[in-house]
Amino acid sequence: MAENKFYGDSATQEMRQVAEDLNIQTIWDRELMQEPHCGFGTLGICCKNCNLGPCRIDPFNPDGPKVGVCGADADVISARNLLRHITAGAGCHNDHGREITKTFLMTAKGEAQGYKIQDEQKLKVVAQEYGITIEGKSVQDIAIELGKKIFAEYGQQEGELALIQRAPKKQKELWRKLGVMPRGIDREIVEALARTNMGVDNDYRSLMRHGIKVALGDGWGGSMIATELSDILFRSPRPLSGQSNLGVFKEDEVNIGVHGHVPVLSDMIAQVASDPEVLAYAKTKGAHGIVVAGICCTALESLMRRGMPVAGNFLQQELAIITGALEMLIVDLQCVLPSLPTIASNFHTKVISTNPRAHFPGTEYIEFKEEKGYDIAKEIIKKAIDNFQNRNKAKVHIPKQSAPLVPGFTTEYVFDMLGGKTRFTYRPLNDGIIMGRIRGIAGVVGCDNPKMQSGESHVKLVKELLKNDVLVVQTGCAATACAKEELLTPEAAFKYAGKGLQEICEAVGCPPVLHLGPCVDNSRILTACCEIVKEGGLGVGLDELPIAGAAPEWMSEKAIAIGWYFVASGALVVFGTPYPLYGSKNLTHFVTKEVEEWTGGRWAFEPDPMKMAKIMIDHINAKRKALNLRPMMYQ
Ligand code: BF8
Repeated sequence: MAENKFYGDSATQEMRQVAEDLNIQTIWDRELMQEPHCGFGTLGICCKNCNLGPCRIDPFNPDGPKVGVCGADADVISARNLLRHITAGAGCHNDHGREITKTFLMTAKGEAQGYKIQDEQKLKVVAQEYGITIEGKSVQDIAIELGKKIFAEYGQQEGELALIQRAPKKQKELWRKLGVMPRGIDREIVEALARTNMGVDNDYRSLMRHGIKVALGDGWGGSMIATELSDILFRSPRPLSGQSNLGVFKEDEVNIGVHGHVPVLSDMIAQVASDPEVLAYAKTKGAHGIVVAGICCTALESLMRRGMPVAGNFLQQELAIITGALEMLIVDLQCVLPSLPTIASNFHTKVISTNPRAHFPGTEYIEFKEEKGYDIAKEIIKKAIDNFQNRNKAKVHIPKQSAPLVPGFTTEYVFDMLGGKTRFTYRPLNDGIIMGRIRGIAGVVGCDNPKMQSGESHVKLVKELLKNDVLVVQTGCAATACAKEELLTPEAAFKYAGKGLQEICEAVGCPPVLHLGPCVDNSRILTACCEIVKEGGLGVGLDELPIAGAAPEWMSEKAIAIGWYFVASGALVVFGTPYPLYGSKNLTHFVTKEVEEWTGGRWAFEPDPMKMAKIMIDHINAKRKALNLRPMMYQ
């Protein structure tokens, strides 16, 4: 294989060569076939919201149309499109949260087979935030009341969300004044769809104001609910050791991939795979054991709580099948490529779809129902075991690469980590920033994208941030990309971090890059920032903190929703490529400049990871200056 022929980690490069040799078309080939991508779409100025069109604004030709048939200009069209992107992304997270709520409520009622409430302490904290009195009530009763209240909050018509009350007073007052405090999660989503219908909201600022509202309902609503209830139901993560990359699959074992997002399925598959009866069954078929490894965010849910290995991030889902060693790939929803059944047709791999919202022609559909969760998971795993004997050994190519990592950090765990057994505090973290050992904190999150560097941008960006004493927190596929390069280990501090950050990591014994979980757990970044503000010494609002966020290789609408809830919460967010926007100068100006006057946060777009790092570091430095913090200790 020619060196650096492909972007990506070395296992990805190796497997892309295997795919090429086998003449199997992958996401990278399809991306090239789409080049150059549609110019109107890229700029966000095509509209197909009604049958007067489809219309497009033509910036390439001076005589071309500057308004659609209805009269909508580039500002209206691009803002409407953007609001719909935010809404679709938020819809995914919110629906995820709703699905967890359903399982949670069924578990509380004793109707979900194999599940139980694992974090009673957190249950009580969250219940009280929802105004539930806990004294004298059983865990089951509290959980039933909480589940019902959360369900009702999804459709709430007036008032404010319960968990957004965690935000600092400054933000809440700002959001109320701006009129962007979400009333109910679904409420804002429906209004977004209504506003973007032809002839409703025709003011780009007004459309964006509602976009902020929808996004806040995601970050401080649906995503936060998903995080909190998953912790209560599946246990709150604590640091543990994990492995990442395709090398986690084994030649002599049954290999099962779980792919998607909602841990209701993946957690049960992981649980059942260790059932002695199931393991004994695998042995009767000639396998030495069972490997359950994940892809995308569902992997990270089970990595954080069970130490389940992560086979790969978004771009590796096809490559996992191309190893020829996968008996089964079980999928639920989100980020699951429609190409998987076609890829699997070259091998013995069975692709099983399980969620009534997400059907994939060419897969076997086994609906996953909590009532029979354990039994269904067992049935699925037995099918995988039966498929072991169909594996064609000549087609097996498992790359060797598998890297260690320490995941499992949460807002709550930071208290323990820094405070030790006797104190419960964020003080050492705030002091580390105030004294200039840590410059600030950066969230590096999001997808990997064949248009960009297939995950490499994350690694370059994170290394540069560490060198400049920026503590990095990660979620999603960005975290997996960096895990594969061993950046999520305590040793990485000595290799890559500046002296100040190194000292902190050494004293605490933590990696310089903290894994907070899947994408819905970006909500942990919000709550951790609230704790930093509460601890004191770094201003009174989230917008004052020396923090920045980036999604260098984003691709999903979910990333747009996440980015917007951080901008709405006062952060700078940098994307590697812009969302469809540049066709409207006014909207571009709004998201990159004007919105800062509204929320304190803003957007920037920069594909080069080194330049991206500079934008983030400059922003962090400016925030430090505004807080009048002392210069960095070692520079
Ligand atoms: O929610 S980082 S490719 S897996 S969208 Fe998808 Fe992007 Fe990965 Fe999870 Ni998030």
